[in-house]
Amino acid sequence: VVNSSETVGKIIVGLGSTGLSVARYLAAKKEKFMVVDSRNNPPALVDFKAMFPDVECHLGGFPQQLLLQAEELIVSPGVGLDTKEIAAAIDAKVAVCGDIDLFRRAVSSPLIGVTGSNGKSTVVALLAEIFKAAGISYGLGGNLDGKNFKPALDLLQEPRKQYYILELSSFQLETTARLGAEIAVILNLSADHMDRYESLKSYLSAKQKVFVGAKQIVVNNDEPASAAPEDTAAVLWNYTIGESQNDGSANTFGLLDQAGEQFLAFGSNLLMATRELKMVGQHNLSNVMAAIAVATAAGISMSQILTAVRKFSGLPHRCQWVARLDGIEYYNDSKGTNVGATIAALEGLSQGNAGKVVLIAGGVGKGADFSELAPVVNRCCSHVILIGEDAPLLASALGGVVSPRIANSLEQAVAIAKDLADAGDSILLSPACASFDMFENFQQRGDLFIQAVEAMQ
Ligand code: UMA
Ligand code: ADP
Repeated sequence: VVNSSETVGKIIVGLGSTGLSVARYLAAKKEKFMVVDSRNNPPALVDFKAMFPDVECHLGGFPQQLLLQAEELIVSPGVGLDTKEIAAAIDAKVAVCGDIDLFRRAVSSPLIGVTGSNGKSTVVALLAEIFKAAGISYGLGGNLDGKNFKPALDLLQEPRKQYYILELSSFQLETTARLGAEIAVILNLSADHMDRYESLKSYLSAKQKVFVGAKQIVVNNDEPASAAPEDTAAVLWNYTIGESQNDGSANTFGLLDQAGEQFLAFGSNLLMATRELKMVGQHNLSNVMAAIAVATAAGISMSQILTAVRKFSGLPHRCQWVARLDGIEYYNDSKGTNVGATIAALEGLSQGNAGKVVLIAGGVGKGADFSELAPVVNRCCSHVILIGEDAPLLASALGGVVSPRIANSLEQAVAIAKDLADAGDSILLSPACASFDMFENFQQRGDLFIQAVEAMQ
């Protein structure tokens, strides 16, 4: 316990990639801070100790007394604000923020905030390609994972950029008081993280914070949850992939048919034929439309936008085509970590070819209700193979429509799928679950799937 006459300074809660980025940022500003983490051996500890050997670090729990004395708590996304010790500090009027708040306070360049249950990484990656094509310097960071991406604050280690494109999770938005985005969008909403939120409504409320202080808002007309607040003064842009929803009005992106061909359109102007797109599935049509709308709101010319859109083939682990073996197509959708994502992948692959998908699913369900999967599996799948911790939950949700097999490993699941599939079928890994019961992350799960498929060649 610190003597009450000493100042504790800021306290970073959580020592993962976010906590480390906050430490670097505060150290560069010469601010006083310390770190707490409920884990004994948090992932960034070794790097942290190497960089900040003298900074106080409390592990294995959140020391309540210390939190109450903090000048401000900077809470990592993985720690809910309803965590007992954090909630007590909030009650005692200790200021609380997150890394995105600090980022917002530090940058004056316009910022694009992209949230939603699914499609965020795809949309921000496509936006980055569009900004590149337009010659506008940008920083890309936030929730998205992978070796080329970084927590938002680490973007400030680089020369300042003309624009910042942030993928934002509901967890990050919870701690963001005022994002003040130039352009904000909620792509869609389907249940996820139900182990952290008490209802879909509270999950949506966190996401809606993306709109606070936004100058322009992009609305997905196919998703009521993406609507802008009623009293907003922001400029609105709309998009839809709904059948004949495009009424040709200005500011609306949609689909139009001409001479038997489907086009992306802006109002009544045809932009490009959808068959020119390299990504599969209706959900990716929606993602492309979102990116085009955001880029238009950012003032980028349509020809530059379409140049990037034509080239973009999507990110790995998202409905990624892997191989064709003995007439069977293999797809890796390891990033399908919730029910909505797996439904999108199944529907995307089943267009014109229903009932021919062999699905490999399972892992950590995060409190999800899997019953919504049943009708889609019934329509799209011939067989289902389950892996992981929540395989029994999935099996009981799907038992009425298929007879799921349980596999002990991903390799075994692939082997069973191969035996069950016929030429003309697709084998799809789309777990509807997080990966951390059996794998380090979704990338490792997807890479092991690809290896298992390649081993059969
Ligand atoms: N944790 C503890 N005790 C602590 C702190 C964290 O047990 O004191 C646990 C959390 O419950 C969580 C894990 O540690 O299970 C990681 O939490 P964290 O806040 O340390 O996470 P970071 O390493 O900082 O990574 C976070 C995002 N992770 C989460 O929100 C869980 C990363 O998104 C993001 O890339 C990174 O910040 C940089 O912005 C990953 C993710 O899974 C991709 N996001 C979820 C998703 O996309 O569904 C929201
Ligand atoms: P996020 O960053 O939000 O997790 P990704 O772009 O990484 O989104 O895609 C995650 C998964 O969600 C993909 O594997 C795909 O199956 C599914 N998906 C992508 N876009 C959409 C969408 N617009 N609607 C529903 N599902 C989607």
